[in-house]
Amino acid sequence: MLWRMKLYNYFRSSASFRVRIALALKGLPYEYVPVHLAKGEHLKTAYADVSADQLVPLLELDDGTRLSQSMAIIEYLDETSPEPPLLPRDALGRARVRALAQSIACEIHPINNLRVLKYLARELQVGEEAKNTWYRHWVRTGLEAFERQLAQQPVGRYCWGDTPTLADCLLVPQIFNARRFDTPLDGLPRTMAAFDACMALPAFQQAQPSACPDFEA
Ligand SMILES: N[C@@H](CCC(=O)N[C@@H](CS)C(=O)NCC(=O)O)C(=O)O
Repeated sequence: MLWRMKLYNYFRSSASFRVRIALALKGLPYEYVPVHLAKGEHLKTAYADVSADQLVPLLELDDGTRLSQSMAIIEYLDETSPEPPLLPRDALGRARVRALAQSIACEIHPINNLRVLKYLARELQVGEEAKNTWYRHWVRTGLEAFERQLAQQPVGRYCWGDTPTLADCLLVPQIFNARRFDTPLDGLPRTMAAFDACMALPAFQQAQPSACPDFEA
């Protein structure tokens, strides 16, 4: 049987978007397998049989091996398809890029994930406006910390240097999500300059939600 990589994902999922960017930057073909999060498809048996954590993204390799967690997937892709590199060659650069990426993946994203927002609304009876205030507060707080990190580093076109890295793969989807919830993005000059530079690249355009086969306006 002829295998090819499959990406289980959802157009609006920022963690999925990270992996789509990495695949596009590396020019790797894959089959897009939509998992409709808003309809709860990730919690149904069909997907639970595939994904242990019932989250997207999940990358199924040519031989059927399944990988979860977007940053682990991106680092796997970077090691197995090294060009263009998404991590710097030097250890200090890699630590800086991973720190930026983790600022988003570990400090911002988990407390604003779909299941967390649903828990606030359903179990804790938090109203729509208060829920959105929660979201905007933590995204804004996290992006201000991200901006301070960038301000301590040499100026580059992207988050780190003049080529896109893992940090940019994380930043761009987070900005898309921030905009969806009307989070103020003023006063973040380095962050937004990196975002704009990324969005000028075809790979980021191709990976964005509106370019996905399961996109819904
Ligand atoms: N740390 C994980 C996060 C994965 C994740 O939380 N994905 C979200 C979509 S962005 C999801 O599947 N959410 C389902 C839910 O919250 O019920 C990663 O980086 O892959």
